[in-house]
Amino acid sequence: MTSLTRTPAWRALADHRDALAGISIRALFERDPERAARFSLDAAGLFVDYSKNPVDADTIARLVALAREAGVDKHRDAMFAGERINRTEQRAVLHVALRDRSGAQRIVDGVDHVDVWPQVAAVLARMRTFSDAVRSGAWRGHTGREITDVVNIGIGGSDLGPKMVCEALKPYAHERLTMHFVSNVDGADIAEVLKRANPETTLFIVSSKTFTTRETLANAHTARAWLLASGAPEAAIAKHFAAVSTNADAVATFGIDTANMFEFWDWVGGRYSLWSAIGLPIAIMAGMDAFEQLLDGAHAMDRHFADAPLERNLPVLLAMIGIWHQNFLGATSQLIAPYDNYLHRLPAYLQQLDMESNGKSVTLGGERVDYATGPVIWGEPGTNGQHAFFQLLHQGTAIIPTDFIVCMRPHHTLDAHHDILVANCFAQSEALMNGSRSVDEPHRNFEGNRPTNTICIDMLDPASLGALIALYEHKVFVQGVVWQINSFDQWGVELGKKLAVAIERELAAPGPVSSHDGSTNQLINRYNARRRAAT
Ligand code: G6Q
Repeated sequence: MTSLTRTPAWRALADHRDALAGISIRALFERDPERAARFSLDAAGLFVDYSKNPVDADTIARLVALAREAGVDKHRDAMFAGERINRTEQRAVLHVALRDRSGAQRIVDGVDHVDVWPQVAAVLARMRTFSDAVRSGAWRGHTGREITDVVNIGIGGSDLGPKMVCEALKPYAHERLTMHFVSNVDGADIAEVLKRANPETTLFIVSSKTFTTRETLANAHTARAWLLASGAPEAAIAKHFAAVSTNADAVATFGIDTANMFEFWDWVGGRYSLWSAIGLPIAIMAGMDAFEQLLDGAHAMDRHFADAPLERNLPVLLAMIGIWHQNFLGATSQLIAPYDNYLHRLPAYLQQLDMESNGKSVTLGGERVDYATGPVIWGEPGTNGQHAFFQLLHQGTAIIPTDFIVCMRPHHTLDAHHDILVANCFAQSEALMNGSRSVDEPHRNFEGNRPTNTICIDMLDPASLGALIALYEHKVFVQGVVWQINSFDQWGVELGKKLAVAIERELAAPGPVSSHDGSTNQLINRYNARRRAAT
């Protein structure tokens, strides 16, 4: 395979970068009075203004040519068709099928040619029954009391998505129910939740695709022991534990009644799983109707991604502009700045989505890449970020492309607050682009020409949230295709897990440990000595 950097489309972009160098974004606005409208797009209820980037019509045409040359449309169609595009794990990637409630047939390619929709519909129906029962109070704890607290125990893809969505949809929350998310194996995480919870009215959802994850099982065992230590009989586990998993045997071995198990499938990747039964906490908190609206919003973005021409295709445009920054203009990170407090977990969620998907340095063909791949994703909600790290955006040496996300209408009635919030959001992208010259006082000089996108949501409801998440999912997908990497595996997390198992055994060792490098031996031995001294 020709190296990406030697393809005609890549070279055309490199030449174009040189031609465009020295022309500021502000100058591009002066050249084209229609620029704002020309470089904006509406899709699936979202409006995205990408005009404050150092691109002109020619840049976009060349970026789209690169996407086309990379086969983005072909790969996208293969994903929607259920082909096993996750080649290093031989799996289909069909999270889009989870939100296609039209019931269109989706076949996982392979020996079985199974239409997945009937299975998806059956699990959705069970989620509705269960979440309705918990919300209405029909589902009761072992002493007959209604559930008041729901604790999701899961990590990574089995935590970040449902947690982010539950935070984002708080205005839709059931009044009686408090949601908790325990992910960390640090005992402090679960201890803080259990300290305040009542065993009679707490429901645990153990969410784990594999049901073998060390952190999740440790937390689930602690939760079970806590319930039993309160005097509840073994039979109470069925009233207080549900599971979401692909592994029915392990769920049964743990002691959870498989009647309380919600299934999903190996063609749903962990970080793409909030649309599956992993979204059960969302359905319980906001109701199954809201969960289905979330699916519908994502499906609307899927349709846009599948059908719109690449030139007017939002995930494709955001992906290719990201590639422009990353590969041609030297950016290495991407800031996510939601000007909406309900979206405060979105940056953390997108960190996993993007960095676990595209943090790769070997192509699908097994060759080391000679170009940059996934950026570092980071962020905080506005306006908090302004009073912290925005200094670096305005006057630092690094160029940090930023996505601003803002809602036109808030869920509260504090209109004055919302005007201040929105004014700050718009002011930041304006300031980042235009800068402000100060010849006499260089410390007050703002160079400007900092690139931003602004994503406008009418109101943060389940459907628009679904569309927003799907937008980023597909953006990440497109970038992975262009970079010729597999966005759907995560081998990079395995090595540390394996070593931790070995070290865990050594933490019980009676004498000094010497099997590692000097630093690791020293740390283990220091810990062991201090632990022993403390007991
Ligand atoms: C996501 C990853 C990873 C995974 C967690 C939890 O894409 O695969 O974050 O979700 O390691 O795994 P389990 O759901 O199997 O416990």
